[in-house]
Amino acid sequence: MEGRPAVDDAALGRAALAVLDANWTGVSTMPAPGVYPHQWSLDSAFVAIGLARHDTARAGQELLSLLAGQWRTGMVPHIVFHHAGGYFPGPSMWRSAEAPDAPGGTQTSGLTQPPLHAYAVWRVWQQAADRELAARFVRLAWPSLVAQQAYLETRDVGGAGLAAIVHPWESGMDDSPAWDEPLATSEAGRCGDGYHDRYFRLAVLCRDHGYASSYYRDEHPFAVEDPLFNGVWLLSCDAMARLASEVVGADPEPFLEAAARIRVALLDRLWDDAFYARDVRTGRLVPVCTIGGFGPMLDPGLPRHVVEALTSLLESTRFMGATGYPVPSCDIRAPEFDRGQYWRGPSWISTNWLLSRAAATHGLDRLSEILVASTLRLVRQGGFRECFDPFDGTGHGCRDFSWSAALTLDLLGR
Ligand code: 2M8
Repeated sequence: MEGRPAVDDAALGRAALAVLDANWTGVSTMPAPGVYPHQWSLDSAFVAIGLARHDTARAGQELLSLLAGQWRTGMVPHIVFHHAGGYFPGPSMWRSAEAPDAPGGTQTSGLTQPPLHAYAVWRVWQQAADRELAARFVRLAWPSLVAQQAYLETRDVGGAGLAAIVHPWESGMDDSPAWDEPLATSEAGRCGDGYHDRYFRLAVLCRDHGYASSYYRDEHPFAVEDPLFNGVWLLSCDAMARLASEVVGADPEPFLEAAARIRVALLDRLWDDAFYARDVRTGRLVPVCTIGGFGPMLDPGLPRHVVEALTSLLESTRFMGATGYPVPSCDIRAPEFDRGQYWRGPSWISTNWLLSRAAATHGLDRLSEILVASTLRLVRQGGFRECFDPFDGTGHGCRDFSWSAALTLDLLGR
């Protein structure tokens, strides 16, 4: 695909499916074989969404193989290792086998990632041609999804109804400037180190305390309420309610109540003139606008005036209005903005896709169409890269990156 832009939609779709086939191991899809040769939680959710219309069985298998790595606490780990090598930090750092709650026989990381999985299951259900197959898949996944919901409740470190991330890797937006201040004020983030030293030390702290929610609540130095993580959680609560009543025959009410609680908490805790991450340890909102601040737009019940304020910020010269290849992952006027550094400036297919969904949810059809068209332009011109320069569209990071290919498939089907 790289350097050979597909000219029409059909060719682009075929190229996207070819990437997913090449990255498929027979069990799950690697985000990118050279750099990420295992299974990542958020990536698998995006892959399943992309495959939903094309291959119900494989979309289902993708999610079920991830859920097989679920811990007894209900935590869905951010990485499921299918072999020992090829990525640092690997199984020998995480030592999941020694953690009392980890699943036997599967090596995983000890952190989680944005809980998009119930929503991905819902999308597979919605789009499957074979209704029987899809219903069987939903019933298989359901108990794990319920357990995941219960686990997220244990992450309410701040006691206000939001889940806190305990490591930047849990956000899916690793190097976002939203974590600079919480890292700087915590022991784990002593100055003078590079990001990855800090991240490693923080992961070791989690491990050495058994990845226990009680430790996270009472002692762990990094606890942040992230608007994207919680916006995704809310989206999945809505999906749980739909799956409960349409497929499983369970009571949707607890999930609707959870969604309502998260909605209120997002507005009470993270909204000022925009949504910001809150450092639970200091109680401060982290004063930098990033792409994560648009996460609550995924909520269909977000009040209209908040949707309008977010839309005008998104369309302003701080985000979409300033760059030829939106949406930059950080406010371009922020001192932390860096057009070339992961999650500190580049545009990502994943966040563009989430925003296009959010816009469609609120009936912002023009905005949604612009996001879809500009995202397809990125991959047509640059290939299925991991991320892109927001000004000139140059691709960065991995080539043939699975979630870029998968979400392209979904966008082509809109
Ligand atoms: C990036 O995160 C990993 C750590 O989990 C890394 O930087 O090594 C992020 O972009 C994350 O969102 C993604 O899930 C992962 C694999 O694509 O890569």
